Parts: sequence; structure tokens; C-alpha cells
Amino acid sequence: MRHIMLFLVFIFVILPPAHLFAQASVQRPNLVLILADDMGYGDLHCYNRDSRIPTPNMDRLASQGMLFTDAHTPSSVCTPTRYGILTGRYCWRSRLKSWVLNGYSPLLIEPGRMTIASFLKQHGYRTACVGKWHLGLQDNKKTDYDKPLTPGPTTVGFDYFFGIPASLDMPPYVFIENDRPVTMPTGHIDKSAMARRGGKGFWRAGPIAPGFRHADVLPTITDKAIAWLETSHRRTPDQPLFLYFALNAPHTPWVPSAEFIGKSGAGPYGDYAAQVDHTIGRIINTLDRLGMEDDTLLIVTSDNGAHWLESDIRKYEHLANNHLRGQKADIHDGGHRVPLVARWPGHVPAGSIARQTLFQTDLFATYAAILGQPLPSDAAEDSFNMLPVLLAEPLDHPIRTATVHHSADGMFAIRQGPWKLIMGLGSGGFTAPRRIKPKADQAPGQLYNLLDDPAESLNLWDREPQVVQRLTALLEKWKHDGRSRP
Ligand SMILES: [Ca+2]
Repeated sequence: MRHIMLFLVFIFVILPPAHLFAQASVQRPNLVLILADDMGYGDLHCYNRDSRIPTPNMDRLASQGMLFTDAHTPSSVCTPTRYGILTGRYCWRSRLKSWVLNGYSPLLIEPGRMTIASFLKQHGYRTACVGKWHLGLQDNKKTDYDKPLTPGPTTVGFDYFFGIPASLDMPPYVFIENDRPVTMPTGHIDKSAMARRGGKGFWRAGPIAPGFRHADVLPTITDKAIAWLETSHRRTPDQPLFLYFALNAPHTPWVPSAEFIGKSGAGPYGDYAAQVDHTIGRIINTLDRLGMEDDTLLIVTSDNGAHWLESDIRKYEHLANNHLRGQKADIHDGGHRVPLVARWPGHVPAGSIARQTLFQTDLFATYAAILGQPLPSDAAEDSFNMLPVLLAEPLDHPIRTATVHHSADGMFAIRQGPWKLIMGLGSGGFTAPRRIKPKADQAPGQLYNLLDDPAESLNLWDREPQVVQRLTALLEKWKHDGRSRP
């Protein structure tokens, strides 16, 4: 018996575990995540060769990295997607069960909850969030901009924050640096002329800081992101960095700079999306100019599908969400299947295509795997490690068992392999009808086989009762368990 004990001590204590051998090769690359706002699956040429928007920077990035064909946002709208990315957890598990926050909402991230930023900071990273926050500020019922904006970005793991509180069509219109407004929003702006006419490309009425111009926001946050990269690289070249650069565009208001007006065939939206591509190009060029490209995992994606109506499709002959059904806010794939391109020279094969289902909540576990660090059990509960996909390791199975989708008004769907089960009738979002009450003899939900029917046109609910039963049970289990990661 004693011999057996000594042997076990030798195996487990004297011989280090295998993963410690691997630590030597574990790296700490810079991690740059660019999140566009409302950019669709069909906007980029590398996804849709008939796109009417010039996107040379994203197309070049795809040729240098990996393009995901089946990447999804955790929700079909802004706030819950951002919560899902930063916490690795489905937002419908939080207090927010539908729609989004506004510019005066309290912080959505729960006290003590680990985020990608706090996790990376713990492991020696310098961290910044630049751009659109939209996750709430302070813990008051209504944010008081006269007081420090904490809890907020700087208390959930970011060393530095510069940006705007919420979407660019939501007051107050103000830049924030760390935990203070740069200039107090003492003025007032009426809703935009376009909004008065009932059109898109609007902003809401409300307080505004003197000198704040909506059209300046995208160039300003880009300058700030570049300045932070340059300063961090110069001051602490050996410290890895994490930049979460959340663009305000091409979300409304569509306010492209003068040099982009008329650059696309898709109106003000397309021109603004062309400027988004240019913005991404400026970040890529900065990384390359600073010699950081080989040591940086750069991921560019979008927080939900494009807000693009049937009338826009007809008017501009542009499929912002490609062949997918629906648009932003909807439960159908147009709401949540988005472009995602990753570049990490020497690790991610150039010009490669990944068909595995990736969910943006997976970024957390993927970053942890790159660092060779385990995740605590009470963090990133819906995050799966996609590093094997990025490294193009041969895989004979999907990494995700299944994936839960959520529409703006709180409609659920669950996807497993080709099957997508939607727990209701209607879009659950912007496309009419939002909700349909099923008749007595009608299926209460929707089931599609995305392999045969990527446009979600043929409801198979009645024909496939076993699939309906299996996926319903899995969805209920995951809701009940509070996690989907094993
Ligand atoms: Ca959005």
C-alpha cells in the first residue's frame, strides 16, 4: 500500500502535470477585439461579393487570417451582446431579459463578476475599452453625470476607458474619459431632422456636451484607440495589451465623414459602413507600423445583424444581411449571424475559412486557453474554447454542443448542428410580425434545418417531434443549470 502511495505522490507531486510542460510554449499575445455596431453578414465583400460597400481593409484582413461563416452574437441587439462578450455568459441570465439599456441605466455587470478585462488584467495585461460602452454606469437608478461614473468600465477590469455611454442615438451626447465626462452635457439637442420626418439615421432629443458632433465620434474614438496602442507600446513594450474597441457605427445615426459620402452604392448606411472599413484599416495599419502584427490576435466582428428593411434591399439592391432571414433584433439568423475575422500570423492560417459554430461568448474561454489559464467555475458559464479552431487543428466534432439565441423582445432559439428551434412564432424583433399567437391546430414554434434551408423558410416543427422534444429539453436544462459550459 505504501509503495502505491509513494508512486501516486511521484506521479502527481514530483512529476508536474502535463499542462505545466506546455506552459513554456504558452504565449501572451496582444489581444485586440474590434466590435462594429450593426454591421451585417452581407456588408463585406469577403462575405458577399455582390456587396455594394467597398471593404478593402476587411477583405485584406480575411486574406491574412481566418473567416468564420457561422459566427453568432449572443443576442440580436447591442447591450446583451456586449454583456455576453465581456462576461462569457448569456445576458438573459442577468437582470436584462429583453431590449437594451439607455444612457442613464445602472451598470448591468453584477458586482464581483469576472470579465475578460479583469481576467486578462489579473494575468498581467494592460487593458482598455475605447468606444461605445452601453452597459450602464453607476449603481443609481439613474446615472448622475455630476458624480464619478463608477461602477463602470474602470471598475470591471479596464485600466483605461474613453468613449460614449450608449448608442450614438441615445442621450446624453458626451465623451467620457475613465470615470468622468470630458465636458459636462450642459446643452440640449432636439431630435434629428431625419427623426422628425420619421426616417432612419436619427438621434433622440436630450442633453449634449458643448461642441459634441455626432459625425466626429467615429474618427475621435479611432484616434484615441490608436493613441492608446502607441502609448502602451512605447511605455511598456513587454506588457501584453487588450484593446476592446467598440465602434458606434454603422449603427444609426448614419453620419459618414465628408470623404465617404457617395463612396458606396448603399446610401448613407453603406457610406458609413465604408468608413467603418477604413477605421478598421487604420487600426490594422497601426499594429503593423508598431511591429505588433505577429504578436497580436486581432478579431473583428459585429454585435448584431444590420438594421436593413425589405424596402432598403429594394432601393439599394444591397443584401446587408446576405441571404439570411430577418435583420437586427430578430431571432432569425439575420439578427445574430455576423462576420468574424481573426488574424494571428504564424498561428491562424492565412486565407482560411472556419465553418464551426462560434459564439461571441466563446472569446473569454478562447483567450484563457491561449494564456493556458483555467477559468473559475463561477465565470464565463457559456464560453467554449475555440482555440483549436483558430489553430486549424483537425477536429471531427463541433466544439459547441449547442448554442442559445435570443431576440430583442426575449424570444429564445436553440441551435444544434443543422437544427434551429425557435420558441415562438414571429421574428421576436424588428421584422413584422413580431409575435404571433398560435391557433389551436398550429405549431407553437419554428424548426428549421439550416443545412437545407439557410433562409429559414420551411417550418418542420410538426414533422420532427423528436428534434423539437430533444432541443426543448436541452434549452430548459441550460436555463435551469445557470450554465452551458461543462
Ligand atoms: Ca448593435
